[in-house]
Amino acid sequence: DFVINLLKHPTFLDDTYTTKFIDTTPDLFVFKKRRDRATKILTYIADITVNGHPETAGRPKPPAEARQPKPPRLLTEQPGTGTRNLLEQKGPQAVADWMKAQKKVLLTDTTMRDGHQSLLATRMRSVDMIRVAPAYAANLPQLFSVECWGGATFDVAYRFLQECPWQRLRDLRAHMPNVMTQMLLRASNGVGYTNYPDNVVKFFVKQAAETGVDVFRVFDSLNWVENMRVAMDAVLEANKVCEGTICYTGDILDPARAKYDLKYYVDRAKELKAAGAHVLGLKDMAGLLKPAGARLLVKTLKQEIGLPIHFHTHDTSGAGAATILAACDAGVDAVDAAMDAFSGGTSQPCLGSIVEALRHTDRDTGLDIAAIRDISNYWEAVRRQYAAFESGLPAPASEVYLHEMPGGQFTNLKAQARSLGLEDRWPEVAQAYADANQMFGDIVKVTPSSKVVGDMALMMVAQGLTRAEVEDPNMDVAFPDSVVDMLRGNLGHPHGGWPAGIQQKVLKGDTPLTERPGATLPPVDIEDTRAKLSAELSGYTVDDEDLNGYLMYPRVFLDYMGRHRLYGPVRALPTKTFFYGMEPGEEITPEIDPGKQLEIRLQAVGETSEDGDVKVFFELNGQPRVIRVANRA
Ligand code: BTN
Ligand code: 3PY
Ligand code: ZN
Repeated sequence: DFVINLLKHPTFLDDTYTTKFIDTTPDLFVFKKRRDRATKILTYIADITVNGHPETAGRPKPPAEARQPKPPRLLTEQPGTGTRNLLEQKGPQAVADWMKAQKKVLLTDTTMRDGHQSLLATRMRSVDMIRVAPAYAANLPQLFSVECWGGATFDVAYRFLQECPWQRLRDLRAHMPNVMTQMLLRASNGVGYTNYPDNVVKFFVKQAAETGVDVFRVFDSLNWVENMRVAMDAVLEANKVCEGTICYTGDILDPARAKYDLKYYVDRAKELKAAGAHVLGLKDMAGLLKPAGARLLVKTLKQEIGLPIHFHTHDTSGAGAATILAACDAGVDAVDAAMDAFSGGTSQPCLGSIVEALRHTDRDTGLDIAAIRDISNYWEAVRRQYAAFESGLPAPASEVYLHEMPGGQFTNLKAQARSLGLEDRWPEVAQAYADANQMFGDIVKVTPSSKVVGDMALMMVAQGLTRAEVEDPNMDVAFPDSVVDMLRGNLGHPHGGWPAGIQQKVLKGDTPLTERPGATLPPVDIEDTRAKLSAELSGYTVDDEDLNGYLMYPRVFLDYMGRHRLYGPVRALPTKTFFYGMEPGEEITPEIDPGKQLEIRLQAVGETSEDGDVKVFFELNGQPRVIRVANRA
């Protein structure tokens, strides 16, 4: 077998690679016959062992003494009753009623979604989640929900982790049958960065509900409820919990930020209730809500709306726990936190500490702190495996009140700044981000609107442009595509509209959309798309999950499928192997199907031959196997 390292092939790196590429580039693909999955996995391991993984090259390595993550012992064989049982038996309205009847604060664990999205660039792999899911089911069934899907995890799974996000969801659901799973859905933007046709949004929600999502946190990046109805209706239709969510920005206590005052939030909340939300989500994606603000906001929303309130924040400022506790005092029903090892900084505040802070008060969560510690110890070992993706804050940053960046964007934008050679100038990027926000009229900044503000800020710093220069009608500025798209109305309509001056300058005379984008986007012909995709994949049977992946991210999905054909079910590999390959003498036993384990031992790595190949010697289920890979390291 002769294999070129596809990950480092120049065509792959410049992102023009598709499955077609394999078909039209036969020299890449000279397998004599269709290779079995074990051979594919060995090929992947050989390749990474010889050439390294492009994403971890030059990045910090896990410490040599890092222990392998070992899931905690299960405290019971039969998982206790949890919120999922209630949802299954009595439906979503009963869940909402039950929430309101609880004296205790309910907790959502965000470790498997926002936690790693905000600390590790969303790189956590499914195996690390699935292995601990039974411990959640058995040891912590009193959690309100486990946020484990949606947001950035969907495309990162296909794009960088070479795994199917649907399979992750299916497996988590199976291993955690009693606790509600929760996802983050960007309303009409699905789990993408732009508006999708209405029928694509509906198809996606239906599939997510079928595969295993119980609670849908639905938000719009401009808080435009009009643009949330399609997604919310689809959740209601699926009989799942619809958490209609307002994003928090500004400072309700600051008279200078009157655009987002208490009335603004009460008005949005009333719209969400009228749109059918079971639960009111309050999403403080940047961690801007301060304790006194939380007290006022939660108390008012509780009184005026009557829906249970679920509060989400980030600990970027270091004051996140204080805000959560203030919200608890004011009667919030549920709050988000991350397991200790995945908490703090740009992630959520620490779950165990919130539980302890509320202990012996009238809002005691009743959660078992020993069970939390056990699970967090597991997560601590998991986190170490991802040292290459740590890029977060070494300390709390009150700077967040200046730039208002969402926790999930912060590390990303820093990485983007680094790649543009602007890392030393981070304070300028932070200021430009704040300036760009004001230039756009002081908008809600959350995916995807936050990305647009980030693109604008990076451009301003890279080109040395001030806000005044960008706005100057007589100065020529080439705006980023995302800015043009947003000001054209393709992400919807912000509160108060776009400032006329900058909109005219960016659109150069084009007329912006005033309706919601979904009203004019033509529906996709789903069956025709399925047939064409199947043909593109040489007759592969495209199921609804695959089709949904393709509809959200056509190129990303095709690239994933192309690599899948080369490398097989690499999702089953331990994380260390996936990112670093194997060492001679090492043995692993990945489970490629339920009950089907491979025994893989790396015997030796040969010398590089004259033609640049390396032979990698394995034992597969006791039988010797040799894989040849090109040495491109
Ligand atoms: C092949 O190896 O030739 C094709 C197998 C493809 C399996 C697909 S990949 C997308 C989908 N998600 C999964 O987890 N499995 C299927
Ligand atoms: C996402 O949309 O991924 C977010 O986390 C927004 O906060
Ligand atoms: Zn968040």
